[in-house]
Amino acid sequence: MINENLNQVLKERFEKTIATATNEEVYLALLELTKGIIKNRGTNKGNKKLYYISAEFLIGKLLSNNLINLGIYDEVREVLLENGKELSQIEEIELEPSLGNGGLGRLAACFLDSIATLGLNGDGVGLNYHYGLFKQVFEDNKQKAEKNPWITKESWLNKSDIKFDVLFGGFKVTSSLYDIDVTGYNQSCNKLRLFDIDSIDETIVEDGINFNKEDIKKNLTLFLYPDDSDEAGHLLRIYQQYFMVSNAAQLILSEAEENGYDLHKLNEHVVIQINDTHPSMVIPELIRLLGEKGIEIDEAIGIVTKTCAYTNHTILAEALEKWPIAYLEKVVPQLMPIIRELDNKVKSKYDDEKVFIIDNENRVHMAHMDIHYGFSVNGVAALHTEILKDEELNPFYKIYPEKFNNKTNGITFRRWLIHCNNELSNYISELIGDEYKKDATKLEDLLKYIDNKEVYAKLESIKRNNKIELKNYLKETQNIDIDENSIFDIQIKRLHEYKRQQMNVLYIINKYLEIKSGKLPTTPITMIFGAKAAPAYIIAQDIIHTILCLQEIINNDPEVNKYLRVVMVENYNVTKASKLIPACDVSEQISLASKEASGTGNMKFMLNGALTLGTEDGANVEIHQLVGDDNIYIFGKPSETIIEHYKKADYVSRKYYEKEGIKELVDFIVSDKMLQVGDEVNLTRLYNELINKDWFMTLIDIEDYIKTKDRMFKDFEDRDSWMKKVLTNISKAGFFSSDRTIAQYNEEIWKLK
Ligand code: 26V
Repeated sequence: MINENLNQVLKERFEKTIATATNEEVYLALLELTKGIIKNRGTNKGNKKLYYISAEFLIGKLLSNNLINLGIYDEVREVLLENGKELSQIEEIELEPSLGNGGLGRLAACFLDSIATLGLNGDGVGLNYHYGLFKQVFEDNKQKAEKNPWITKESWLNKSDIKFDVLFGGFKVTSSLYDIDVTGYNQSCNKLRLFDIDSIDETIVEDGINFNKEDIKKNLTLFLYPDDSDEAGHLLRIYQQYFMVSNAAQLILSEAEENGYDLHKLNEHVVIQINDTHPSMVIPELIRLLGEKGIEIDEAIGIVTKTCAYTNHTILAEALEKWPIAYLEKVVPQLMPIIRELDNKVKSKYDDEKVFIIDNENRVHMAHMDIHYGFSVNGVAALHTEILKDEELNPFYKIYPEKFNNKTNGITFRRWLIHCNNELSNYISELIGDEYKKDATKLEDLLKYIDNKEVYAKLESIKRNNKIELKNYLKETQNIDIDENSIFDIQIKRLHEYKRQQMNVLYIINKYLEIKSGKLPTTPITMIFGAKAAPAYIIAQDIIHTILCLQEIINNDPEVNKYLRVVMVENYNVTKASKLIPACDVSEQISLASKEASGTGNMKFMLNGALTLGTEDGANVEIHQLVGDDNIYIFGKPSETIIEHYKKADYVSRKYYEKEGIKELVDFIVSDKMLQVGDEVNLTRLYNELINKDWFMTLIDIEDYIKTKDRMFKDFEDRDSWMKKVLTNISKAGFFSSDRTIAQYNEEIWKLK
């Protein structure tokens, strides 16, 4: 069937067959064919609809994902193979949509997959950034940011004829709506709805990612998270956010009216999930629009409060958005009277300044608005939610204990197992059947093989194949050589000091110095990083520079490179994650305890048979509980201790720096060796930061980290015992399916169906 249909499309469009067509032509034909199949699937329906509003949707390439969800992946692959084509090569043609930054965006994408898979009536709503998040290239051992175009003439985007006017202070724009179909696994479909404006001018982007930030009609949807280190950048972010939510609110009301719903009972038909604070202005905007429809403000506030739910994804104070009133007055003057009214109501009821929406510096706290005027507040892992309740949002928890709930994150196994590690997925099916694809907890059935050496051997061979594939990929793309017989130790995530890539750097320095002094590791080690740093985040740039310098020194030193290599993967994204994760042995989850809300990479690694080296932070805590002490490597100070240090402000990094064995590691950053290949300004800045400030306490855990990692590498040599741990991790990963997470959101928050 696929064979005939594909050949037919190729004949009509290019006068070719699968065998004679180019990879690009086959891709375009598959795109057309798949979009047609999706259309026939129909959409999920219901009397109540979820709108998941998010500034990011890190969806990744869609071809294979859709083929899997439509149940035709194997067939397509075979048909292509019979005609001398590799699906993996065809996939390379598709450009990865660059619509997200990190965990929050990838989570939104996993959620869309699970919402569709569970047959729930729910769409994602966001923006169609033309250049998305910047593309990272390395030059002179430094990160350079470039634009990241991904929209091609033919793509998964479908332009709809829906348009809305969005009013800003002083001018108006008209939106266009693009839809991307979201396939559910063996299910009907939903949509990801991305708003854009037709007047965008891609040519205003000059060298790198610079552009005139004030020309809103030309730049509004060019970039995700444009640099906000100046006022124009700040304002542009507010323009983007309001554009997103005003469109969302208009779409929601128009769909509700189309369905003949009574707007006084909007909350019975609509639920809005506010993904972090970027979409928070949907609250006053919806109140405003209900007002225009003749609903009194107090009633409108009541309706909206019963419709909106807020997810918090970070406890970092600097990431909690607070917009100056002056900015909001300029961009969205029509919202300010409503925001003031919302704040007045809070102030008339509560004395505690910490719960005010507008603070005494005239800034609007977006999260505070969400909590007062939403019905649900959730954290994204058990520990994170407890910290929100006990610390960060405690004054709110005292007022509204019933609003607070936890929804531990999850990942879609369609992408993060069936697609990225098809060999493992097929082997699991061989062992326990296919049921785990619908009910991930069934992975526990693997435990009956817990002492089976044959299973260990097969798992090892799958891992080895994945390592060889990664090795070839890195050779091809970055001309870097690595050894598949080494331990692959991987840390891939946004670059941030709290995630402590710099602690991993100190470990590498330690290992390098050991090797130089003749203390050789029994098994060679490959340390792999992937991370983008926000262009305005200076220390993060310095950390990337340090890693790239170490890569140059270590990989070119014949005395050392037999035992240790360092790889910084360029432009880390979803596509690269899919190649890295299946090849990993050691999963680095080493954030400063209390700071990583959840993490989701930790779950992907575990599912793909890597063992976690981590702190008791975020979802690591829950992984630890599930697999038990013997199957995870936990180190570092617990969150209580860290929170105490912050409260007392008594952490002094220099005290740790002076300790024997630590000083030489930190000093190496500014050693002659490093200065020969690196930039003195960057290296010195990082060095000074570590010894004088170290806000995220790298040095508090470094000794324990080195000890634990060395123990882990030693344990790697006992292959049977290691494989037993691997099998335990895979068996226990079912809890982290986003199908479970979404079922919980639905039962406890959305109440669809
Ligand atoms: C971060 C940044 C950094 C670059 C500049 C713009 C910008 C804007 C917002 C944010 C907040 C990011 C919040 C976030 O991604 N949180 C992550 O959410 C994941 C999903 O819940 C979770 O697993 C991670 O632990 C958490 O860091």
